[in-house]
Amino acid sequence: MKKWFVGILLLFLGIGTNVGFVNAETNVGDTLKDAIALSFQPSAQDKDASEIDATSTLTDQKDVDYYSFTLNSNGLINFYIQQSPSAEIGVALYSQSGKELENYYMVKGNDKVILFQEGLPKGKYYFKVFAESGTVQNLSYNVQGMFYEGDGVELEPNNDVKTANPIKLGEEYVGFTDAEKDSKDVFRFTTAKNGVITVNGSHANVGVKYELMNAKQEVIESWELDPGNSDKLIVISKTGLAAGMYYLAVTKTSGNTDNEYYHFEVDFKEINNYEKELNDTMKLANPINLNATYSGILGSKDDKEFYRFTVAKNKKTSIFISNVPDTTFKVNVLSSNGKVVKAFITKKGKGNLVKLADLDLKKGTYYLDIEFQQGEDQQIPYSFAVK
Ligand SMILES: [Ca+2]
Ligand SMILES: [Ca+2]
Ligand SMILES: [Ca+2]
Ligand SMILES: [Ca+2]
Repeated sequence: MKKWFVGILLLFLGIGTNVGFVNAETNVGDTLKDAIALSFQPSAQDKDASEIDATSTLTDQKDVDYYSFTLNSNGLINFYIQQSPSAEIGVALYSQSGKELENYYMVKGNDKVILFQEGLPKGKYYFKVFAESGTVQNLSYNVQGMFYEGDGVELEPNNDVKTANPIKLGEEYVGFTDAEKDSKDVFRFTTAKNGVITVNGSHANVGVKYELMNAKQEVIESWELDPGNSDKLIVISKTGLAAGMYYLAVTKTSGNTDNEYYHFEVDFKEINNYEKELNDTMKLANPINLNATYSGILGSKDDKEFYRFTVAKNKKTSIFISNVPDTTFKVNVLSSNGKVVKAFITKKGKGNLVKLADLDLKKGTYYLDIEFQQGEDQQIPYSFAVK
């Protein structure tokens, strides 16, 4: 996938000048049924790509030309178009059943430009060349499709959990923001062990939101990124999770352009004695053992952390928690019916585990509730122990 990515960038930079027109061919099919089949050839511009080339003329503004092509594997296709100085010409892409997947046209001009990019599962597709507006009289056009084979790209439609694209942990993927408002790109992954998931994502030319959801589609983390020029991968969130299936959804939040490129990678590290989100209520509390140290991450100021422990006989119990550099926590010890037995506020420190309190607890079940109090409130790691 990384190779494609470089390939895409090179193309962005490398194509901008005129590519000469080839002489008009004879009639190109005016309907999907009469589409002319194009076959992929090795690309002269990029050894990692193969390409199709559609060169002909539109006789008048009503004329449309249909083509078909077949992909033998999943991958990414980039459509380029030679701008016309007199008309706005474009390309609509269709699935084998004739469903429109994309439809873009280009302003008048003289350059060869990228029209759109799309991840596609292997199969047969159609596209149509059309003139949106302008003066069209035997107007020459040149459309090129460059295909990069591989599984590291989203495959539309992937707008809900039912059509979510399966992704592998530790591998990078490319996606493109959807055109319809609130339409999502949904990906799913499975962890075989308890541990910590790191979501790495990039900015896009539009604002994007990354949401981590559990199998019940409950949102565990939600992070919005402003539009940005850099597409460097950054750590979006780290989250302790039980083994299971999860979804990552990416949605456009702002900006007027569609189909904007982003990329992401979900990493996993097996860690024991770590929080398992969601744990934001007594009911969802993570069970813990006495005399063991646990760690977690306060995702945001709204994150709540409930842990449940049992005291086998009346005993003096001590609560230890890390004092972290820029954040104080509110810590409640609750009885089994949710009554606050004792409430504390932590101090700032160097991250070391310190004794918060000694409590005389009667035999029974108790809850520890750790919440944000003051200071930095994003992705704050902490540790604690009940002894
Ligand atoms: Ca998409
Ligand atoms: Ca989508
Ligand atoms: Ca947490
Ligand atoms: Ca939580």
